[in-house]
Amino acid sequence: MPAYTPTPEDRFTFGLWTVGWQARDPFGDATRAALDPVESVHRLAELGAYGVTFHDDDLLAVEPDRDRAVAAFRKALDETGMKVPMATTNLFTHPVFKDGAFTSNDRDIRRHAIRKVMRNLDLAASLGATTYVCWGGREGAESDAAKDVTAALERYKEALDLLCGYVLDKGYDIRFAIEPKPNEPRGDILLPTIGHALALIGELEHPEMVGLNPEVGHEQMAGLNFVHGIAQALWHGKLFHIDLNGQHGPRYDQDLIFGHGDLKSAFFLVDLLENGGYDGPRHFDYKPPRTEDAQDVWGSAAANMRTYLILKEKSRAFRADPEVREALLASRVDELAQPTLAPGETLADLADDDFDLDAAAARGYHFTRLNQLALEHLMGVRG
Ligand code: GLT
Ligand code: MN
Ligand code: MN
Repeated sequence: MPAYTPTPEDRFTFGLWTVGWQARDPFGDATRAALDPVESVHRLAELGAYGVTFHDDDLLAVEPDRDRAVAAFRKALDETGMKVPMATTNLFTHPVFKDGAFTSNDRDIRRHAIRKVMRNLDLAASLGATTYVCWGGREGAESDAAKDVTAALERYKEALDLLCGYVLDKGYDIRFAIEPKPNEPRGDILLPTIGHALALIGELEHPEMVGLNPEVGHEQMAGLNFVHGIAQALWHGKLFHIDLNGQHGPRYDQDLIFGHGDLKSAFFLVDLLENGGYDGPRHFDYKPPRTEDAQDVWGSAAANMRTYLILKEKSRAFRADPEVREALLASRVDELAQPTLAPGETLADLADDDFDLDAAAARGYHFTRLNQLALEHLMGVRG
């Protein structure tokens, strides 16, 4: 049996804000002490992670002086060999962002938000990050009277265009990744799904510099199929980064450990990521449950990686199983890859088709067998 031991080659990364979450929620105080980012870097390295990601403010968890905090963080990275493939900006905690950042009704606040991102872009570039995430959790409204959505989308575009221009001017090797979310903390958040964000990207000045950072739970909160969303993001060449976690259907954002929500979807997600051409980091954006103590946090971090590796092995065994191969053929899954018109054919060739309508309508697809085989692999009774 494989050991399921993560190594840096697996490219597992964690936000500092994940293991560092003190478990403060709308109903209760923190249950854990603040965690020094230096400790997080060392602990995650020991567990086999490849790197960490951070918001500007995460670095200040125990050291309020920015220069000293950055120096300590850099030292921890050097000592461990941990990488920083992605960074992001906290545009949601401070009360100034209560009506949003890039799309706040208050113009001064919009200007402050762009400055805050630029400042952290400089740090991100100096740490080697190549992806910069924009999660607009406060960009939205609770009342349709309160937000001119057309104007808000113009301002969203303006901010992203300005920031792309800044990156180009500075010569940084950085691309932006928008993280959609339907609601929470705002009643309704702008760019609520992968599809909405993809559509906005098409309107930008530098669409090639902007892609997506979809999160498992955020699409599932909206009742959407995350695997389908990721497949479409890949098809558009826009899966720049990914936030892996767990969620039990439409409800508040649970940020569970990867696989601790919809396990079947997690299996098909890993199968897609491993076979669908995604080569970025496998980034976990989860919250160690509020019930867990300081030591349990590291067990929860390890669980994300172990679950991913187990599902990767399950996917390999599923694809290698002769019965699965036969079932895939019987279900004609491969036939969908064939263009509907053959090379050289035109629409006129559709006219003299000797199509047997009744026979085609009668043919079954045998998808149940395929689905059952996937479940049996997942449940560990095959392979
Ligand atoms: C925040 C949010 C996450 C985002 C982070 C990036 S911040 O924790 O809940 O989904 O990925 O800004
Ligand atoms: Mn989330
Ligand atoms: Mn996220």
